[in-house]
Amino acid sequence: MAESAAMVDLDFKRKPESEMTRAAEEFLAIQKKRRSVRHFSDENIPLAVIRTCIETAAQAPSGANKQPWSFVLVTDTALKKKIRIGAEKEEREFYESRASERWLNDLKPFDTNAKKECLEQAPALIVVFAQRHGKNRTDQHYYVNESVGIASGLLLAALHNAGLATLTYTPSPMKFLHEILHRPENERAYLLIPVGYPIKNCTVPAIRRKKLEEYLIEI
Ligand code: IYR
Repeated sequence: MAESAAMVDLDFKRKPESEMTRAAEEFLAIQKKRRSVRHFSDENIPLAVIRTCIETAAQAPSGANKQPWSFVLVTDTALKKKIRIGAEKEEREFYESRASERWLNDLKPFDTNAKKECLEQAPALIVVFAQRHGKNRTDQHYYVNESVGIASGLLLAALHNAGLATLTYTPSPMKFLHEILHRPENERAYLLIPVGYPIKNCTVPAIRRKKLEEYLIEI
């Protein structure tokens, strides 16, 4: 039989409505300015800030509170180069044969190609790993994709809020990251996030975000 749960008081303070509105709108205004950046300055960034943001990410809810994530913070130049080489190998395959015509067409507005300079330019790479199960195979993990997705979203929001630019990069397949970073058998690479400052006069694709009415259904 499962033991009964130990409970503690919730630390929750109600805000007046005006304060709620202000906080919600302020956060929206901040996140509206987040853009995926592909051109990074090689300037160093405060790593303590990144660690704080990773700790923020790890506050995400997760299936049965298993916290099925690991974050590898890579700043070593040689390792970043190795990761770039591994990624570009997969990307050449992708752009030359794996991707469908339709997919390549959908990517046109983003001006991407198999060259991934940003993996060396950016002062830091965060590789998010999902743990399929615990260290021991019998330690089951639940809703791993959902949990790690939520943590990754928090991480991106936290880094942006702290004044750092990021790219959500998902080379496919990502097995090379598992090998280069010597991760254990229970982990698989989930997302690669270059972090840094944008280069001077950085440009980003002219895209539009859907309007609230296009994705909110109120019943
Ligand atoms: N991984 C490739 C292709 C790519 C795919 C999607 I979906 C994007 O939104 C952007 C790029 C690359 O990074 O070039």
